[in-house]
Amino acid sequence: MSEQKIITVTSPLLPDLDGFHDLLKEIWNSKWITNNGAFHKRLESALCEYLKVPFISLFTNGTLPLLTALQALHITGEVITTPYSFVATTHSIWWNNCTPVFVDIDPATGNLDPERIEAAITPKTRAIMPVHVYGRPCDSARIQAIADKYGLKVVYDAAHAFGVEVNGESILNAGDLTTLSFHATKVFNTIEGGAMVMHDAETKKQIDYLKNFGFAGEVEVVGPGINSKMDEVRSAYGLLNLEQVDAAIEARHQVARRYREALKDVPGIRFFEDIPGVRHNYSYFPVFVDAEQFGMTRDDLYFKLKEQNILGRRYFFPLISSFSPYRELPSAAPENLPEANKLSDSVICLPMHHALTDEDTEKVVNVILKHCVSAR
Ligand code: T4K
Repeated sequence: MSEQKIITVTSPLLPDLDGFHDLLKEIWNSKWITNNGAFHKRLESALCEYLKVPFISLFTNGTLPLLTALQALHITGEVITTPYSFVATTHSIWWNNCTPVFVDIDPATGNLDPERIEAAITPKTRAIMPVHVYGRPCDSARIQAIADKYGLKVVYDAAHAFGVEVNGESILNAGDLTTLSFHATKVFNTIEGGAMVMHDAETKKQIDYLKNFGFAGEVEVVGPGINSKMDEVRSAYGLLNLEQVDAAIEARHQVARRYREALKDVPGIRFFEDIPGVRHNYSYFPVFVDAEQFGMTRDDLYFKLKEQNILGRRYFFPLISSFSPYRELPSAAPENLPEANKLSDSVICLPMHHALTDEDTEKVVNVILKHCVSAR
């Protein structure tokens, strides 16, 4: 009997191996394998154009640009952030010796609720770190208005938001600095990788120093930098992947369309719709399970899917605020974060990637339909 196919939550977009081999030959011939080489420069300029951003700096992953952004802006004290994200968001605040202050989310978007930010501001607040969770745009205009009123910096974690635009404008240009992740599990990947987007050449210069130990030239160190440069091999891989990312996003769009069509009338299953004027990247397809209406808890459904080799993921459960480094913070109290807790307790991210077939999505949907209360 043939083994049952495993359907994972995501699958990496891989460049054509022969094309990659050609670029590897170029790298081998040049003998320049890291430290701002030719492919690093080419990928930075290709990404500026693709993402419609003025300046970008490549990093080795999506966590180090978060850490570096707070360093570059000399943030101390308290940083307002969302508990509904991947733990790297809050860790970057902690690694900067700052205190994360969790603010609840808007359940309609999953993002930091701008309505609740002002109440969390204290004399120690220096910055806001929102996340465009699942690539869905934050209300940047309102967040910026609050930041301007209180003199706060804004660093966006856009790890999920590659290529997302609102009315033709990149959302990566909001705030003071924005970071991206190019991890294998993301819409656009360089295996491991990430980037920071900034508004001006001087900031890019400073960030480029910081990601190279703080070196400005051979003999001057301008700050306590770190080493987080992307190497030539991954830059070349990224250049090839960039050529196919539009097709991958369109394939994801079709998967989302199929899920929405099949799940639209299932009681107790909620999902996000596209927002008019937004170019979505379909990085995740979260569904939120209302146990009473659906007739089964989120976890039971998650394990039913698993039994059928469908490996959805509960992104983002548990909430960051409930992890041991953070749970004692006053802002981490569940009473302070009712909406984030509700979302976290009900979410399953269904498999979502460019290579899912109609048969795969049908299989996922059929498990959900089979267990829905009206089917029993
Ligand atoms: N901010 C936010 C909001 C983030 O979501 C993240 C990362 C970051 C910052 C930090 O960025 P990075 O420093 O990671 O660049 C994954 C990723 O490791 C992480 O990048 C991501 N967010 C997070 C949401 O998810 P895991 O532990 O769930 O991944 P893993 O290894 O279980 O993989 C999930 C599935 O993907 C596998 O079941 C199969 C598939 N997969 C995965 C890998 C690595 C493959 O098919 N091939 C692969 O090579 O964390």
